[in-house]
Amino acid sequence: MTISPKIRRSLDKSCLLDSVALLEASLNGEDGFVDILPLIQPDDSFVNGSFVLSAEKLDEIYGDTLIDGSYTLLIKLSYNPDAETEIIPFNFTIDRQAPPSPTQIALGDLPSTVAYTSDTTPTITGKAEVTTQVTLELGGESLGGTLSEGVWQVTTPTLADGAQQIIVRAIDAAGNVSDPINFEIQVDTLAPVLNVNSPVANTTISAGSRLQGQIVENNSGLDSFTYKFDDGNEIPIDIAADGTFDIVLDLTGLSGDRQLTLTAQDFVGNQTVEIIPVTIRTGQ
Ligand SMILES: [Ca+2]
Ligand SMILES: [Ca+2]
Repeated sequence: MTISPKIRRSLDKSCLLDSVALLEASLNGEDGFVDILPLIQPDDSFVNGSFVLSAEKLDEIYGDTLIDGSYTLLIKLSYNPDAETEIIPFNFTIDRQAPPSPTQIALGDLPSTVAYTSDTTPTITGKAEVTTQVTLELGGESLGGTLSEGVWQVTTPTLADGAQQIIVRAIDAAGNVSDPINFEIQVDTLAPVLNVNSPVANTTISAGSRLQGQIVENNSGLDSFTYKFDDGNEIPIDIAADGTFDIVLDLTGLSGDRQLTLTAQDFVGNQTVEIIPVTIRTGQ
């Protein structure tokens, strides 16, 4: 039994309230019993009863302030009419110390204070004191929890796209709660959105023709943006701060009907591909 610290104990049903002649408690072995009979409260039936030993009462029984640690509480019980007496031991631990906050919180293999994922039910991992309950919370709602074995992992329910501020805590068996840790996840299921103004599909282009348009990426950011003709080399496309691009196409060595392929990919692997058939005219 681990307490924080307060002991509640119901008397056994066979022990009728009227028949309890003596109820004592000790935290100092069999020589230190203190009367707790007045603490018995009858239940609704007024047949059985229970008692609560508050922190103050435990200190009184102990004769000093109880520090954190393990104790054995002896309850001495005597019944009418035959004065049968028994001593019942209860082992308990007092723990007023909050556990350390969980550490090394990460998304998959990417330890970071900000983590990106295309997975809407990501698995979050970390470390925490052994046997503490690790809880995850988002906007006041629980995302689940697990018992730490030193390391822990929790797979969340479905998360929406965008920044999600997840609060992670560790709670020990006595209910002491660690300081919260804020772990931000960026959920990104959206591929970059691409608008090409030029060249238009099925038109003829020639030396000096430009590739123009705009690209918009949500959440995780643009990892790569390239163009190529057929199976040729991928050439990076420079973009302005507002996502617009306007470059001269490299047509070196190309002629005739070709497929111009633009590929944009964000940091979590969402990809947009646009294929534009063109005819390349060479010479004057
Ligand atoms: Ca503790
Ligand atoms: Ca994205």
